[in-house]
Amino acid sequence: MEPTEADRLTAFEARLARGEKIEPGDWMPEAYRRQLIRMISQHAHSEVIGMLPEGAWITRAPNLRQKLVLLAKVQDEAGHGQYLYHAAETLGTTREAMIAALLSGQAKYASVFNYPSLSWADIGMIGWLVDGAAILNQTMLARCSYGPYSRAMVRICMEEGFHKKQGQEMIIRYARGTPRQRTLAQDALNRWWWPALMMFGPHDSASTNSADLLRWKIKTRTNDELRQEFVNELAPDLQALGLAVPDPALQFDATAGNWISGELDWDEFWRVVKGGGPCNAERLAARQKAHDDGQWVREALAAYTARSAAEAA
Ligand code: FAQ
Repeated sequence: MEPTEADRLTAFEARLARGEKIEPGDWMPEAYRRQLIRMISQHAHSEVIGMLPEGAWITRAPNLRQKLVLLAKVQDEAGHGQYLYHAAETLGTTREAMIAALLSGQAKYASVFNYPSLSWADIGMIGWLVDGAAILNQTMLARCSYGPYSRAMVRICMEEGFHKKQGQEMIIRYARGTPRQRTLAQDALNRWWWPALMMFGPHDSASTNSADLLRWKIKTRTNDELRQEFVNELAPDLQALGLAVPDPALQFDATAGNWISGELDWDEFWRVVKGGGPCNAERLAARQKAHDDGQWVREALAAYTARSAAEAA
C-alpha cells in the first residue's frame, strides 16, 4: 500500500529526530520546501546586496594592501551568493525566479545593507559587527537539517571568519590610533550597532517563521538567543577598546551573565525591511543596473549552450 501523507510526514520527522540530513531528492513537506526557498534565497540576496556598501570603498582604500583585502572580501560575498542560489535551486526554484523577486522588491534581504557606508572605518565596523553577527547565525545554520544549505554554510563560515578578523583588526588599530581614527571608529560604531542587532530579526514573540523553522531543525536557536550571544560577545570587547556602545540602557546582569540591551527601534526595523530605509532604492537600482549590464553574458551563454546541444545531437 502507498504511504499516506501522514505516514511520510511521520517518517520525515523521525529522520530529523535522528539528526539525519534531508537531501534534494528526498520527500519533504511542501511547507519545509517553501520555508527553505524563502530563507536561502533571502540569504543569497543578502550576500549579493551586501557587496554594495563595501564595494563603494574599493576605489578609495587607503593603500594597496587594504584594497586587496577588501577586494577579496567583496568577491567572497559574490561566491556566497552563488553557493546559496545553487542550494535554493536544488529545491525546485530557478535563479531567474529568485532574481526577479529581488528586483521587483518582492523578496527580502538583510535590512543592515540598506544603511550607507560613510567612512573607511565603516569597512572595519561592517567586518566586525555585520560579519560577526552573520557568523553566529550561520554557525547555527551549518547544523541545519537540509544538506545542501548546511554544507554551503561550512565554507561560508570559514570565509566570514576571515572577514570578521579583518574588521576587528582595523577597529582595534583605529581605537588605539590617533584622535581622528578613534573618532571615526566611534562614529562607525554609533551608526552600525543597532542595524547589526536588527540582523537577528524580530523578537521571538513576533517571529512568524521561527516555530516552523525550529520544528524542522532549519534553525536550532531563536532570534533573541543569538542576538543575546552577540551582545555578550561584543559589548565587553568594544568597551575594552574604550569605545562606547551607543545604548545608554546597556547593563550587565551578573545573575544571568548577560549584557542587557535597551529596546531596539522596531518601527525603524520594519520600515527598512519594507523598503523605506536610507538606501533601499539605491541598492535595488544598483542591482537592476548590474542585471541589465549582464544581459549580453546571459544571451551569449544561452546561445553557446544551444549550439553545443545542437552539435551533440
Ligand atoms: N532583514 O519570522 P522571522 C551577511 C523578515 S548574510 C530583513 O523571525 P526568520 C553576509 C523575515 O524574512 C545576512 N528581513 O524570520 C555579509 C520575515 O519575513 P518573511 C543574512 C528580515 O526567517 C556580511 C519577517 O521579517 N543572513 O550578512 C530580517 O525566522 C557582510 C519575520 O521574521 C541570512 O539571511 C532582517 N534582518 O528569521 C555579506 C541568514 N529579519 O520572509 C556582506 C539566513 C527578519 O516571512 C557583508 N536567515 N526579517 O516575509 C535567517 O537566519 C533568518 O531568515 C533570519 C530571520 C534570522 C534573518
